[in-house]
Amino acid sequence: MSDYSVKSVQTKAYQDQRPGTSGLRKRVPVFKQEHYTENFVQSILSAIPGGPKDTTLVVGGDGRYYSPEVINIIVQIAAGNGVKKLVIGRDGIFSTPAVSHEIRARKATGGILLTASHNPGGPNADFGIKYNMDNGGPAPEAVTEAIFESSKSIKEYKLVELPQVDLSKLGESKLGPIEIEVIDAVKPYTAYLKEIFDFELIKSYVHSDDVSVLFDGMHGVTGPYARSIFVEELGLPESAVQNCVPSPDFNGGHPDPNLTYAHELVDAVEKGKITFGAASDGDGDRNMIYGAGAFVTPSDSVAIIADWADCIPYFKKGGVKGLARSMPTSTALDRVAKAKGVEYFEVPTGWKFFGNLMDAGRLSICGEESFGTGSDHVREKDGLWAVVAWLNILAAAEKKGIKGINGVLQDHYKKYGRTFFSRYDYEEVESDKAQEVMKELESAYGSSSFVGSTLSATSSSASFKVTECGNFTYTDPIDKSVSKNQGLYTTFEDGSRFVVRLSGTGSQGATIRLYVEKYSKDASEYDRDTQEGLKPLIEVALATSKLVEHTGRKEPTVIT
Ligand code: VG1
Ligand code: CO
Repeated sequence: MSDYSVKSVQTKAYQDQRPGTSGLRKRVPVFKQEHYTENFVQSILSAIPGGPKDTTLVVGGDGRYYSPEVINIIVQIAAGNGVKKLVIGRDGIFSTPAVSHEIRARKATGGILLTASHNPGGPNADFGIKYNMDNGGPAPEAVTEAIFESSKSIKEYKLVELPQVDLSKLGESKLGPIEIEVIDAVKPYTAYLKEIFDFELIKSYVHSDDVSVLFDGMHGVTGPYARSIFVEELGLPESAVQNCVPSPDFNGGHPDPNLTYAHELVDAVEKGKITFGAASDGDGDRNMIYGAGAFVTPSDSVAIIADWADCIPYFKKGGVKGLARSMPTSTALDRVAKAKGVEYFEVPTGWKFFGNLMDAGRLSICGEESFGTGSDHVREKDGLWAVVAWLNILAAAEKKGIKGINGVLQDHYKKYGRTFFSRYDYEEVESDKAQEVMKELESAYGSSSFVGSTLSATSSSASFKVTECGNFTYTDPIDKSVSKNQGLYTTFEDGSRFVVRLSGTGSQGATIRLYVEKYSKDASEYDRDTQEGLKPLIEVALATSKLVEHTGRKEPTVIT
C-alpha cells in the first residue's frame, strides 16, 4: 500500500501563458500568482506527446531567484501525473546545453528548464520555464501551442504533497511515487566536450608564453562548468575565470554576453592585454569571444567555426553535413557553405528551428546573431562549446602561422570578404507603438513601387536600391510546418539589408530589434568601424520605418 494520494486542485486559467521564442518568460511576481506556475507545469506535462505517465524528465536551470520553489512545484505535480523519474542538477543548477546533452545521453523523455536566459533575475526581475523534447531540443511550435491551449482552459492540476527535496545531496531516492536523482550536472558535460575537441592541442596552446585566457561567467550557470574546463582540465590558474559563482540575481547584473553588459570582461581583457577572453549568459547557451582589441561578431563566429571545422575532432570524424543561421544573422555563413559545397539554411529566430534539420542529418553547425553558436552535438546553442571551439581553432591556426583572434579574423576577411553587422534594440516600447513601426514598414512593402525604388541616407550621399522585401515565412524542410510573420526584411542591390522584428523573449512591453548588414570585398574597408560603416543603412531603415516618430526613441537601448 502506498501512503500518498493524488490530489486534484481546482484552478482558474490564465490567458497569458503563450511560450515565446524560448519558453514562457515573465516577472517573478507574475509566476508567484496563485496557481500560475502550477497551471503552466501541468500544461507542459499534459502536452508531452504520449502523456506524462512513466516518463523520465531532466530538470534544472540557471539557479535564478525562485528556482528552488519551482523545482518543488515540479516534483509534486510530476508525481501527481505519474512521471516515473526526475533527474535534477545539484542545487537545481544545470546549463541549458548540459540539459540538452543529459536528455540525449539518458534517452529521457524530455526536460523542464528554469531560466529566463540573459534577462536579469531577482524578486522583481524575470523567471522562465521551457520544455525540451526527447531530442534534447526546445519544443517545436506544435507543442508550445498545445501547452498554450491547455493553459487557457485548465480547470485542475494534479499533485502529490511531498516533502522538499534536498537538492544539495547527490544520489537517487524515492519520494512518494516518484524517483528523484540529483546529479552532478557538470561532469558529464565536461567529459562530452573532451570527446568533441582536441584538449591536448588546446592545452599546449593556452600554456604558451604569449597566450592568456579569461572567462567570465557573469554570475550565471556556467561558473562551475568553466572552472571544471579551464582550471581542472586545462590546468589554467583560478585567475583565468571570473564571476564564476552562480547567484540568484546574477549579482545584480544583466547576464548577457555582449559589449554593453559584459563590460567587466572587456575592461579586464583590455587592461591585461589578454589574448583570449570569453563570456557566457545566465543559462550558458550564449557566448561572446573577445580578445584584446578584437571582438568577434556572432555572425562571423559561426562562419569561422564552420570554415575551420576540420581541426575539430568531432567534425573531422563526422563531417560537416550542412550549415544554418537564423534569418537576421549575417550572410557570412552562406559564403562558407558555398565555398565548402554544403547545404545551408535560413530559419526563423529561435534555436527550436534547427532541431529538425539536425535530427534529419542535414545540419552540423549553426548560429544566431544574438551570441548563439552551436552544433548537432546537442540541440541547444552552447556557450562553452563555442568558447572551446575557438580555442581549438586558435591552437590550430597558430600552427599555420595565423596568430590570435585578430589573425583568424583577417584571414577570414581576406578569403571571404567582410560582413558588417549590427543590431539595435529598443526595449520596453509600448506595444501599440511597436505595432505602428511594423505597420509602417508593411505598408511601404505594400506599395508596388517600393521594390526598385532608391532609398537615400540623410547624412551622406549614400543610397540603396531595393531589390526585395517581405515578411519572412519559413517552411520546415523536414516536417513541412509553416511559420509566418518571422520578421520584415528589405534587401538592396549591393547585398545590404535591414530586418525589423519584435522580440519574443521580453517580459514587459515590446522590444523592437533592427538588424543591419553590409558586405564588402574591398580590403581597405576591413578595418573600418562597424557603426561608421553601417550608418547610412541605419538612417535608411529608421526613415523607412519612421521608428523615431512612432516610438519617440531617438536612441536604441542596446547596440550589439
Ligand atoms: C532572442 C534572440 C534569439 C534567441 C532567443 C533565445 O530572441 O534574438 O536569437 O534564440 O533570444 O536566446 P528574441 O525573440 O527576443 O529576439 V536565450 O539565450 O534568451 O535562450
Ligand atoms: Co541563454
